[in-house]
Amino acid sequence: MAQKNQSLGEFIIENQSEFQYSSGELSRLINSIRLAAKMVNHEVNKAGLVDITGSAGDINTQGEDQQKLDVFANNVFIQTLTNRQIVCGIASEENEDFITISGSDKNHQSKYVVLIDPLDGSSNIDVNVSVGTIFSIYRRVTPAGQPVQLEDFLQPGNKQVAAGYIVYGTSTMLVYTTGHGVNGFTLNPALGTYYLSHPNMTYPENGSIYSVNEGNYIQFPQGIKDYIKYCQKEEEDRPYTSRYIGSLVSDLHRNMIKGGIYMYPSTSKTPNGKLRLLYECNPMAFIAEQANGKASDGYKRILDIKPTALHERVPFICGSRKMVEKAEEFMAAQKS
Ligand code: P6P
Repeated sequence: MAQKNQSLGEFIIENQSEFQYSSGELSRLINSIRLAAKMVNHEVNKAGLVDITGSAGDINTQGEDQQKLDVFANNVFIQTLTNRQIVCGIASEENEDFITISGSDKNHQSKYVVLIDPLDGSSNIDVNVSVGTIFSIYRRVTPAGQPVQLEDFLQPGNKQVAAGYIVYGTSTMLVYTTGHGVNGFTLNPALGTYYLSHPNMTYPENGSIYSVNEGNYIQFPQGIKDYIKYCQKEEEDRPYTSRYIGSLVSDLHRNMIKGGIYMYPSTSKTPNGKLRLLYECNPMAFIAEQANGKASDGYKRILDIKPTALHERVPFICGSRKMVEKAEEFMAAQKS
């Protein structure tokens, strides 16, 4: 049972037996993410003071302008996970291909693969708006003892063994699940320790916040347009409030606490939406469902989608169950 103010380390040890494969490796994996997050947090918090903001001058696999903190965060997470000899492979938003990790005796015996968006919302860095890290963990499906394969990464989200995010905001929080609910830990920067501050996080069943980039309204599917007009209509418990930070982790974190819905639908420019299935939508969908919320592409459960490529995109609707169901109703009404 989660006790307030328990440290993350104590929580991991106390709950290790809950995890069906509790060999301690997953605990060590979460611990390595905890360390990497502290290192990234240190740089994010002083971004304005040192020459680490602004563009790194490169373009990442998404064709996006790679920010220096993106590069730093990516290197920190990859190095930390590699040094701890816990994973056999890593896939990152910042890398075209997955990274094979053979282990100290080069025998590829580690059981887990990690997929990560090392610094999501990085376009907000230079304007001091919160950003986040998102991670997703699977057991490999190919036999240990050989290099990890692409199929180890292209698993449906319902096979995740753990998922989480770090939000570098007014405080730094690590929120994760191993399939037994969602718990949030706040970093005490003076001590460098995370403490359980949000035990058993749960989406309110309904909410009154909708998060979407309405600048794309004209390009949205008719069902999304109809749902947005429903949110704005003066009747019953509406109009809802519109809140959109432009940082997925921050928008979803706020909506999980207060109730709400986040949408990044398909548009005429991005027919599969903008968000990536493997290291953004799947981990956030796993967390949402573990917190009694819901996540779909407008028609089907995100976690049931069979991936076909590392960086594939998918339309994403995530949040309070009743709000997502209402949006799906409007989408279904336009499908027939
Ligand atoms: P837009 C950040 O780039 C991101 O991936 C998410 O964090 C955020 O919700 C979304 O894209 C913002 O995209 O097109 O509204 O600026």
